[in-house]
Amino acid sequence: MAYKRQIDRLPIIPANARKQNVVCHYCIVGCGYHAYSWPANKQGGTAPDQNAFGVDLSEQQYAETDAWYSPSMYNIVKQDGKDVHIVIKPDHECVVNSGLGSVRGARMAEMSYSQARSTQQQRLTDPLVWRYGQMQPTSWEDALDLVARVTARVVADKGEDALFVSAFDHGGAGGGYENTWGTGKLYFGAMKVKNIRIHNRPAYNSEVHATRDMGVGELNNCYEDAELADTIMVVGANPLETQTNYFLNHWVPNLRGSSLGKKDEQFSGEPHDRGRIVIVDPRRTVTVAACEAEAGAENVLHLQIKSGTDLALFNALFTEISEQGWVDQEFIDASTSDQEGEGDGSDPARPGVLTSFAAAREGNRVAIEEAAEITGVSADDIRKAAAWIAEPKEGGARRRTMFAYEKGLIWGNDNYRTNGALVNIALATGNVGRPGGGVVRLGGHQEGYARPADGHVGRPSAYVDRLLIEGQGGVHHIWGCDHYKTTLNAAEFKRVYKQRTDKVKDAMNAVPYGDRDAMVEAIVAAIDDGGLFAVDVDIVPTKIGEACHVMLPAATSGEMNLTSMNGERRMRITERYMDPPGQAMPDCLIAARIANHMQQVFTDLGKADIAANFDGFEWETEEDAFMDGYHATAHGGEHVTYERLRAMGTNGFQEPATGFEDGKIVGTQRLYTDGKFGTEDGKARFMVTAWRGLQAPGKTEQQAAYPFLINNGRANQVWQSAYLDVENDFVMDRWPFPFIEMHPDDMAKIGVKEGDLVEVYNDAGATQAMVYPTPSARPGETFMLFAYPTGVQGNVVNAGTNELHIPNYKQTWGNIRKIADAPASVAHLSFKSKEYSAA
Ligand code: MGD
Ligand code: F3S
Repeated sequence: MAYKRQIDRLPIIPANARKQNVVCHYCIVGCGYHAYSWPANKQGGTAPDQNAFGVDLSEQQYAETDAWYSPSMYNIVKQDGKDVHIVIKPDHECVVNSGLGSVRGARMAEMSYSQARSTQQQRLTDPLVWRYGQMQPTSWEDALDLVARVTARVVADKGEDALFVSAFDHGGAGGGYENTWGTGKLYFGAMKVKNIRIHNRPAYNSEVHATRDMGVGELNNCYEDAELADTIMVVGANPLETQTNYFLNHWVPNLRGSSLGKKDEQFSGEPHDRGRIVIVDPRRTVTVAACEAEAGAENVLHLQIKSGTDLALFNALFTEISEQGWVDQEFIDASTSDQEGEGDGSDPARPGVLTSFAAAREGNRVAIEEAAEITGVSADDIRKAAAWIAEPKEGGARRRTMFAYEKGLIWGNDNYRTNGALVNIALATGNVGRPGGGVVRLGGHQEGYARPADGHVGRPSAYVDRLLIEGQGGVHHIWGCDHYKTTLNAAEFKRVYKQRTDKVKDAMNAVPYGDRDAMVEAIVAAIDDGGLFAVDVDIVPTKIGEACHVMLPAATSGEMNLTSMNGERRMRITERYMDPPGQAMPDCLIAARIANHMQQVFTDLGKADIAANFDGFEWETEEDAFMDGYHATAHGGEHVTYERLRAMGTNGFQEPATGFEDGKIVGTQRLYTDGKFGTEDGKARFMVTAWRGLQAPGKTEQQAAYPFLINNGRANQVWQSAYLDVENDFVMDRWPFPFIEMHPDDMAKIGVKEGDLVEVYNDAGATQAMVYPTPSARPGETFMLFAYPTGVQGNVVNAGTNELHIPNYKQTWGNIRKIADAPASVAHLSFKSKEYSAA
């Protein structure tokens, strides 16, 4: 990972280096790291008392030593205005990762803003405004005055529904409890904004409404459960590449049999074996290959379903498990409701019927042969999966099965019912709230959700992208997201968005920037004529930012103190270890400054009553936002402060906090251990989840019209839309264009070779990709890297969503044609198989 860094020698971390807590700010796993920093003109020595490791570095170190770091973990950054060396290295004592880094997290240092070492020079340093036909730097005062005046005017004239918002709702970078509270208090407290959407979907909704409606919060177990399970069932996820260290540090030990001791210790008297795994994915992923290598192929069951048919499979498994009598009747009687549900599941706010076990069993009954026909999985394999999930162990002990899912389900066909159908199986087999169990989403980012009540948004909430395309809304505030790369129906969205924002740019070009009154009038007139005024708050210049009129520079994790929780609700603080670039500041403080300016403008407009709504934003630091939000409003938040979190280190505590004892925050390892669930009566609900084919509008027709499935998702090296990676040679040299995995027979059919550029096109739009030969792919089924700047997969995803406006990326079909032979930027690439090898 020293790729093109031109670092030939790394300084030794001195014994007195500053050491701070860091949680990797990329994925949900939230691996623990430490940041070591010390003055640029100093370094440690090889003697044990001269270096931070306390060992004799003049001697050969043992293979597993912690006393090292790689060039990618090193940089020179500013701290209080002075250059310091920084090393951000994984923490061996963190129970999440036990010292493992990932190809993303182990590059946190090299992905930091450094003037000395020229990394991430793309970062926004100053507020930018559209002035004289281009974006120009300005002061916070000037930029916020413009934002507040236009926003307040539009709200005053047209109401709050004319203010559209796109905002992160997570933790890690771009989010965290401080920042979601900042934006939440602004848009849901001071205002009641309804036309708001979340960073990765076109509406303000949960991606997992169904499990919540059933009373089962989606992050209900702990990472240790993956070590304790007899069987792991994973649906629509590729955790080796997307939850890397959760997979490596907690799943692999179970698959290898090295967590057997732990199982014996925790469940004496039960027979134990190494863990088995059932993987539901239409694609043979590297996770499948890795599981086969680690567990032996006989312990891995890959149910390679036809795209979008999970629901039929789950209903068949539920039927089979019930008919075999492998259910946990005691749990069902004690912890689930026997009330039969009402309705037929056609209510768009709740497109499945919440009900009793008996009614769900009846409503979801499907013959295995019928499910085999729909899913393409053999009847024998469905039976085998049911047995691996639920057949009692020798002596009658209940099988412990953990269910995990992510975007293949969440962004797949019929999200609500499919989610419900999987939770049905977990409830029927008593695998919630117990060690070795859980029915959990694997997650994407860490979470940091703290907001005032959001009931006014409604359910289903507005399909914001559609409203924008239809010409609604006058002002758009965007926080840490880039729809140009990461939305569905992206081609149409970009076409209309550009037209609407160009209208405002043209109007702004016609008046002197310094004449603020004339400028606001010109902008408002353009809005009245269908234009849109757009404000982008981000850490880097985004693609959607090119359409915006104001860009506000935000600080990211490590440049501010930031709290978040991971996929087992483990909350930690990442301490501020470097300065933000230029004038950049934490999002929560940007939100507060917008609120302060809005208050002033409404006061000037003579609207004192509205101005009063913007009280309570007198925050000086991110800690003020944390205390106002998480500490004061979160469940258990009163036990949590920055000081206490610092003391809890990279292991933190698992939410919710229940107390503070002996200098430690007391947390909750698993949810629902008392058998009481998140419904009014504490009883979980089953759901009737009848199969209804491809549910989202336009998908069936698309499938019939085009020859290739354009399956899509993530790759190990790339973080999200590559917003930082675009300035990193290690990633961009590997993937100058998004790859599209294709079977060699398909390549021959359309006459393309490895590395050739192809156009992917259908009724929704067109995009481009680079061919990656993949013999393990099924003919007719491709897989394209998602959200990439040099070929946006969302261009070919149609506008169809489920009733609650969850996008359906995964079920996309299109045609593929050659554009060009492999360009020069591709010539150096390796196209070797990505299959994992244990050797
Ligand atoms: P994806 O690659 O989007 O990732 O994590 P994952 O959900 O694991 O999709 C997973 C799988 O869904 C793919 O292998 C795909 O073949 C499968 N799939 C497609 N269609 C279907 C279907 O019909 N049924 C089933 N069962 N499966 C299907 C996403 C997660 O990753 C998220 S949400 C985020 S925000 C993070 N992003 C991220 C990243 O950008 N890069 C890396 N390296 N890791 C990441 N981790 C997180
Ligand atoms: Fe970072 Fe760990 Fe994920 S290193 S990217 S949190 S697997």
